[in-house]
Amino acid sequence: MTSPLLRYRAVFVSDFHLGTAAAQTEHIQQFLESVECDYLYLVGDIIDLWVSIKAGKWRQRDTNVIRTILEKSEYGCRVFFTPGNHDALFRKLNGAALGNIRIDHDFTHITASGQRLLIVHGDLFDRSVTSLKPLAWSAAWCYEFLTVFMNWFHSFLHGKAERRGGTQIKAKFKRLIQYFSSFQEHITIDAKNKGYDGVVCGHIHKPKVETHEKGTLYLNAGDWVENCTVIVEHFDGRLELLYWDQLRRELELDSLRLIPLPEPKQVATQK
Ligand SMILES: [Mn+2]
Repeated sequence: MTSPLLRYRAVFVSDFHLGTAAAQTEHIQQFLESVECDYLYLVGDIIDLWVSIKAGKWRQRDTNVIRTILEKSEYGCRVFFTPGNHDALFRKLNGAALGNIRIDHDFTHITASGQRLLIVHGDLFDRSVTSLKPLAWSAAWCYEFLTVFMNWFHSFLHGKAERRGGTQIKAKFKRLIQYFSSFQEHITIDAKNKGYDGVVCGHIHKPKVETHEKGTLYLNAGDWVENCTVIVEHFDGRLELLYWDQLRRELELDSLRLIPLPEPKQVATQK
C-alpha cells in the first residue's frame, strides 16, 4: 500500500458495485490507498450480489478492494457498512460488530461541528425497487450485458477498452426511476422528521450536496460506476463532495511538488 495522501475525519462512499463489469475497481483501489480517515462509511451496494453471484464475475481486483477495507479497519479506522439493495443479503448481519466493522441498516454520524447525520443507502425510498423489484433486477443485468458488449465493441473499434458505453442509456433509466419516486425529497424529509440535520445516502448514482428549503442537508455520495465520487468530512466538520478524477490530478501535482512519496506514479497513474 502507498502512503495515504488525503486525510479526512470521515469518508462516505457508496455504490462500488464490485463484481460487475462496470465497477471502476482500479479507481476505487487507488482512492482507498490514497486516503486515511477515522470513520469510513460504506453506504450500500458495495458488493453487487445480483451480478457477482454468477461464476466468473468476481475477480481478484474485487477481492483486493475488500482486503484494503479490512486492512484499514485493522489499523484503527472505524468502518460502518449499511447494506443496499444489491448487497441486501448482508442485512441479515444488521447489528453485528466484527472487529472495527459495524453493519446496520442505518447509522448516526455526529460531525466535528455537532451536526447529526443519518447514514442510509436509500433504496427504501425508491418505489422502483420496493414495488417493482423484478424490473430493477432485470435492469441491473441489462446494464451488465450492455457494459460487457460496449467494452468489447470499443476494444474492437479502437483497440482499447472503453467503459462509458452505457452511460446515456443508464441516465435515461435513472430519469425513469426519478419519475417513479421523488427520492431526494422523501429521504430528506424523513431525516428531518427523525430529528437529523442531514442525510448521507447513495443508491441513485447522482452525487449531490444540497440544502433543502426546510434546512436539512441532502448528501448523495454518488457511485463508482460512472461518477467516482465521495463525500468527505474535514477535521473542522465541513462536508464536501469530491470527484476522484479531479482529486487524482491534484494528487499528482502535490505528490511531485510537496511530498516525496516512495511510489508517486502508482497514486497518479490510471491503470
Ligand atoms: Mn442501490
